[in-house]
Amino acid sequence: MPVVPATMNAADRARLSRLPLVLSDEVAEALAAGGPVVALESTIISHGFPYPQNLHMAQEVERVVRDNGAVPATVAILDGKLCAGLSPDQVEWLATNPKVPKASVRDLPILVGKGQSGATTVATTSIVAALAGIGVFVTGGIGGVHRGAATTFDISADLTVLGRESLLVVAAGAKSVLDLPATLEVLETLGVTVLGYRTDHFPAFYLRSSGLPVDARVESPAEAAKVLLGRRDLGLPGAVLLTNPIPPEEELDPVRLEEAIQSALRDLTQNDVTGRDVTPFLLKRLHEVTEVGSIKANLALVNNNAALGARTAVALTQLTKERAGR
Ligand code: PSU
Ligand code: MN
Repeated sequence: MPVVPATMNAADRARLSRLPLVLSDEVAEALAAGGPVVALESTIISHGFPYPQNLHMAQEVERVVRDNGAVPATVAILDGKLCAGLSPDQVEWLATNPKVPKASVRDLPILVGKGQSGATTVATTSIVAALAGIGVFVTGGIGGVHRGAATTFDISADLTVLGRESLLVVAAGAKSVLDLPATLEVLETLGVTVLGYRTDHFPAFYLRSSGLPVDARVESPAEAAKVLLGRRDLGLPGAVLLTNPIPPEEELDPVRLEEAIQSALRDLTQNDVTGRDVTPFLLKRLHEVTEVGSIKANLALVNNNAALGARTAVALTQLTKERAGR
């Protein structure tokens, strides 16, 4: 059952109670007890990493969330159901079926209406997490404004949804295949709060810094959780984006990385790749051009985000309980 706030009107309550939201027992129990839960996306499994590293990543990230005190809720659309918390078999199915489509916002009604399956992006994972009442979501990097968007209009629906759904999203910033200054401008327009975890700079995924400023720096998970609570107290919809730089020892060489990005972007144009295929194509080419380097870095930053996200979820539940006790 989705979380149905008591203050909601009858029509909205009826709509929510019809939603095909399926929580694993573990996730449902943790949420009912007000315990820490961390949502995880599945497009990163189906389209972000090659097999078998994708399966390894999906299992590892769940383990890191548990090791840091929270319950992992990997999100996917399975046979038209919005699932939060998958069985090991379901995770393996996603990792071994590259034909599972990447599901963005426009696709959700189709998958639900037709009873089909899809892997959730940052946008759709955020929607399902918010419906389930999960406050923290961990990913690798968010989608954003693509280079050349002034003519292609290619701006990820991740940004729109972050402007709308109330949750804290942990990410290593966004890849520099994107136009990062423009991405930050759109986040500002949408009113998304961008925090840096122990940094003043927006991280660029494989690099610790893009050189661009974040809105504020926080030093602890509790500080980040308080910003989300403050946002909710203000009645503002939308997300707090907690950016977490890749561990220093895993950072890639910036010059070789830019060469790889230029090469990937050239291939994109030459192959006439557009629409939903752009991001998976660029990720695949970067993995190929940098050989194993970028996959190893990608794994490291996802795990690093999972640890921070789990600790932030723990802090959020503690703060929420302290407030309720007052
Ligand atoms: N960035 C990454 N790895 C990813 C993605 C983005 O570094 O796997 C995935 C995420 O699921 C993100 C999606 O939500 O790509 C964005 O796709 P698009 O640009 O088509 O909105
Ligand atoms: Mn796009």
